[in-house]
Amino acid sequence: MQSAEPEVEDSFDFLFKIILVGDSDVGKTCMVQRFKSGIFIEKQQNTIGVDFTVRTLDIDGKKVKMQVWDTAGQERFRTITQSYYRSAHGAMVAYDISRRSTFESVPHWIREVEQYGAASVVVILVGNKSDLHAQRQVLFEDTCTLAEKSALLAALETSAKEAQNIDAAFILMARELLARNGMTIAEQNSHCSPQFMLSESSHPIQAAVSDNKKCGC
Ligand SMILES: Nc1nc2c(ncn2[C@@H]2O[C@H](COP(=O)(O)OP(=O)(O)O)[C@@H](O)[C@H]2O)c(=O)[nH]1
Ligand SMILES: [Mg+2]
Repeated sequence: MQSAEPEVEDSFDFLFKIILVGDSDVGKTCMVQRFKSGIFIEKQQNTIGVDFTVRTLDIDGKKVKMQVWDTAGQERFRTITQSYYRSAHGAMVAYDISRRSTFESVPHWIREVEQYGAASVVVILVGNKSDLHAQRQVLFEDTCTLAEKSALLAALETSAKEAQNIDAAFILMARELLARNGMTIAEQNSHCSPQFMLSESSHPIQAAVSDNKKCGC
């Protein structure tokens, strides 16, 4: 999945490594694909070998290179190599809103990130397949509760299929990482998206909403 075409211009101001974790088939590879290319491919090949995708975002005039690492199918056996976590600046813990068991695995993945990742790693909880309304098995309210309890940055629901909140999730991550790197970030409207919950204890970028926590539950 590594980008074959060269980036038009390879200069950047910031480079962040983001990892995706979560049970198999929750849509991690589709999320990365959507983020990278803006497309949805129904049948993703099992990722072979550890691989990453890059996309450079422009955030307040800064070129922020997001290096997104997808698992290589090891998540099927919950045996992701420890080096995968090392040096990640951000982690997205993903589950499938239509499969409760994948939500029940979330604490396991959070523990992995905490155990093997850097102490400063920024974690976002992502409920994917939000387009599957009729099959919903996880209330967003439960997601918010878990995210708060685990002191994560944010919880949100996405659909790689319908391009819902995918870019928003990565942009949210990028903005938080910029803030932690001392950048002053302008307020961003997508924080008001109904499927967003942000931690109050978080960074200046959340200051605008901190007195009125946004939670779409
Ligand atoms: N309805 C729906 N299906 C999705 C979505 N994202 C992924 N899928 C499907 O879920 C399955 C697993 O996706 P994949 O990206 O391979 O999951 P991974 O194992 O977590 O990498 C595939 O059949 C995808 O077509 C989504 O947002 N909505
Ligand atoms: Mg995959």
